[in-house]
Amino acid sequence: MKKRILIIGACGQIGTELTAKLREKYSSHKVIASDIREGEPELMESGPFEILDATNYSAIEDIVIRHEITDVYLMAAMLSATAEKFPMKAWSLNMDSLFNVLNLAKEGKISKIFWPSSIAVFGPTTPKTNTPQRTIMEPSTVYGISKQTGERWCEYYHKKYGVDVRSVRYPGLISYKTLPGGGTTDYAVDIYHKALKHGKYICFLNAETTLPMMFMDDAINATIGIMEAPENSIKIRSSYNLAAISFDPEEITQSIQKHLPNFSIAYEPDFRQEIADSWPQSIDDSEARTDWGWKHEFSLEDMTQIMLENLKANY
Ligand code: AKB
Repeated sequence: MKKRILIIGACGQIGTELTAKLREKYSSHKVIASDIREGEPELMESGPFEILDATNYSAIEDIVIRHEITDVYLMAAMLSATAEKFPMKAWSLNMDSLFNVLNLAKEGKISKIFWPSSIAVFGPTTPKTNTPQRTIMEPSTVYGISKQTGERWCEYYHKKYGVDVRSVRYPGLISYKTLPGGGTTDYAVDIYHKALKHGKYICFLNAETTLPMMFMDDAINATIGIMEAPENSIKIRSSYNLAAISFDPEEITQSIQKHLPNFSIAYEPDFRQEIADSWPQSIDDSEARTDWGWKHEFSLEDMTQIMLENLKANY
């Protein structure tokens, strides 16, 4: 069967870069971008686009049939900080959208799904360092509960109905092309913008908050990598641990100061501190490395250089 891809949530932080990469890899007309609203001109002009509400089953089904979609990347979600403010809305967006694509696959209308999970599936009782693939998971956020539940359903649909669903637990993702929205790890993107714009940054997490993070190019490689891996190499159908780098606000500040020596940071932790404190500091992703050959490329220093280089024109 010829591959035709639908990206749901294509205008978000991950979706934008994923769409560009998939369009570069396959012909543009075979990669359909969709979102609840239009995105950047570059994305809109690079291939087909559909307005789509991820919670509307028949709207997704209509696009799947019209464009003869085989693979769906479901990137629409409400992230951790916003989900704490709108718990019911977060629950219905994060869960309904997942059931919609799982059921399309169950009915044989699509053949493969990528669905992102997150380090938010872990909670305050999870071992904090080198967090194993299988461990205590008692998420204490709305977002984390939705992701953990989603993982259980993915595994269930695979076991019961043979649905080919693949997933990774993203850490905090850092990119210069599109801003993140509503996450707890967003500070690690904002800090680069503020460093260039104002030379100082007020951080909503405290100096010692170490979190697992990753440069977007690595995340996109992981996403496409797991989707292209042979079916029998995917041994985990809930979601794979995925890791690259870990740092705290002090360490990213020092990395920025190597390029901008006058840059300074101050700390005013808010409600997001409690969310960050419930998450691991580092992740053991050895199963992803063994099963389907995942490896990361970018260090904190590489990332800082690329971020500052690419953002400086904006300020
Ligand atoms: C968030 O901060 O909510 C996300 C995540 C870690 O899933 N970036």
